[in-house]
Amino acid sequence: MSNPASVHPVDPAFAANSRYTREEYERQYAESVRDPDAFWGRVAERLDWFKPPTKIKNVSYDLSDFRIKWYEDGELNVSVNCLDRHLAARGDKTALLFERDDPNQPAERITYRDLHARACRLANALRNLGVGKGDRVTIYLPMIPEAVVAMLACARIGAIHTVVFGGFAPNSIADRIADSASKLVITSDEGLRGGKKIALKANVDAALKLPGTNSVETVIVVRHTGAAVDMQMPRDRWYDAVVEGQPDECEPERMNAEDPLFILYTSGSTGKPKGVLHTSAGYLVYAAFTHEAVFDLREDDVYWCTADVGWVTGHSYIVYGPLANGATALVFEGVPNYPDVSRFWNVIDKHQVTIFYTAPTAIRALMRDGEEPVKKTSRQSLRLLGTVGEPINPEAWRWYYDVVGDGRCPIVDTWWQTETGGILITPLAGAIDLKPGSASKPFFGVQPALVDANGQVLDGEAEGNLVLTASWPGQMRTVYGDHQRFIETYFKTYPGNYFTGDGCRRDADGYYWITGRVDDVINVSGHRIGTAEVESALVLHPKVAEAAVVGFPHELKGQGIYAYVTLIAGEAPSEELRKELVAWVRKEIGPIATPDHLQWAPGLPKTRSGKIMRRILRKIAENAPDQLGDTSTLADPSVVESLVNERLGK
Ligand code: 6R9
Repeated sequence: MSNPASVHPVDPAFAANSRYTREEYERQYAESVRDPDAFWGRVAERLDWFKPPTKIKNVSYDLSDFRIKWYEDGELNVSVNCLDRHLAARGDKTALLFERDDPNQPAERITYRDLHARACRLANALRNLGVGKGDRVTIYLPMIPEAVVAMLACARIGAIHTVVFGGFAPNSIADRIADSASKLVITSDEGLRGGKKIALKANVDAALKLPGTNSVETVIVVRHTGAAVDMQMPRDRWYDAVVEGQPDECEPERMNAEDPLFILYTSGSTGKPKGVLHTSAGYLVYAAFTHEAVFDLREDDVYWCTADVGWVTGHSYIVYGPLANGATALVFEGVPNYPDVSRFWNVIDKHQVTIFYTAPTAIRALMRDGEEPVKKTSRQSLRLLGTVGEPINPEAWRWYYDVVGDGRCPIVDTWWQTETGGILITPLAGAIDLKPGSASKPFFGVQPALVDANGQVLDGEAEGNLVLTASWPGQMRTVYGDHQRFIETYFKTYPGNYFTGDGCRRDADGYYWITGRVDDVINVSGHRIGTAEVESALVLHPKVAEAAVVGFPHELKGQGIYAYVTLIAGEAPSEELRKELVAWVRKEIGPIATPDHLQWAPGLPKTRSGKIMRRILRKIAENAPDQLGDTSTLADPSVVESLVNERLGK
């Protein structure tokens, strides 16, 4: 993979006009590591502050004296940075281009002035409804401009938003509302994706009937498809009605740099999803700076990130980074294959998109339909491509490069996480030669290291677990409501370091190749699912005694979900029950957690102390029974034999 033939050297024409050359990258990287205060102090000047910070970095990963603070005495408002400060020079510039699910419906252009007014009106309405600084607001919306408006309105009044992806089911919504004790929910009548309607308001209604959700006083409902929905008065209010007559101006809340901006739930290896908490200044500095540097942003770019605002990529690289930079960002409601598989490329031509950022899973799916649906479009406007969410296989990388980009556009393969707030490992297109499949080099200030299972740091060419030895401004600050869990999850495994949960290889040129999660998190189409979450959903079913879930390699999704299920005594496996259990998981968590395979397991392989040996289950799921490894600690080896036989269809 790292043979010289597969290196794409920096294109000199691109480098000539790019923000960073190789020399600049090396010089600034060295400075960022040598003197983080000077470097990040200077970067922070890109924002508008009510009170500029005098202290830059205050971080210790030492467990006896743990703290992560950036710009701690600074004061600012995130929405002012994304809106107000652009009004003078960019008031009429398009902030958001809204492309609807149905290509025959007109696209919408929202200028910075419009977006400012819309965010202010909603912010005023929220204040009138009793929402203030520090209150939590759950946002459960489709990919429509109101989702962006809602986030900015919260930021304006210092409310902490928690966006829940529209594909989550009522139980998952309820868990997130309960954990964050949200006071208000913003949703819409329905969502629309690929022509299919999603009953968002009905899902919220169902969620609010579940225990732990009575913190919610108000539900604001955006009229989107116009479907009739149940409105429960006085709890439920139409969006149009609450913003009606509200002033276009709204006094922004003065926020301390370390005041929370948002909570975003993400799956971990154990228990329920964690509320990843990001704060105001460090997060925004990092999102804005990485967005500009990594995408080599220019004033007239039309930038499109295909993520959903329900994920961190949507937060940092549809909303906060681009808007803080005064960029034009496209918001897409639809899916890549509706009305046909040329949709992405048609949208690029229609809006003259220059920068396109998507996920490997989408590329792999579109690759199956061949070149024709791509080649019949122009795509001449494109100049830079990006990927995120999972490792990109070199074959998909080459197709993206050759077919989508016509061999003209560099690809930035950006590695990062919900926890990191922004991109940490990536090429800068004018500075770093590309290697298909490698996220390549650390961004400014980022210090990756590889460690073995004992925490021994590995030098040079090596493969191990990826840790970060130093902080960066966009780092998460805590798990909402459980600081101990934050420290234990990320800082205990390799003391003195942040542990990413990813495995990684470093080649002889110092390039990083992420190999995937080393914990019990499955990355399905770039979305994180905890094995424990799927297992808990399965065992809730009255006929299930026990379940174990692992990831397995999946051609399109990167990883798929493989569930082993043991039924309670007296229940017999059947095709009908298998379907019922798969539907059950969809209903409990949401469609993104749908198991791809469900294998009946008369018993699960356990150690003598009762721990499920997932390593063995992974190998069976991968169809590699010859690589089970050491099985000497198994309590009952015959269990493995029967699982292998069933898998092989014996
Ligand atoms: C931004 C985002 C994080 C996990 C991460 C890793 C995987 C993300 C990647 C990548 C290889 C890339 N991941 N980007 N693996 N190359 N360019 O995806 O956040 O949803 O929290 O997922 O995704 O395994 O640990 P999140």
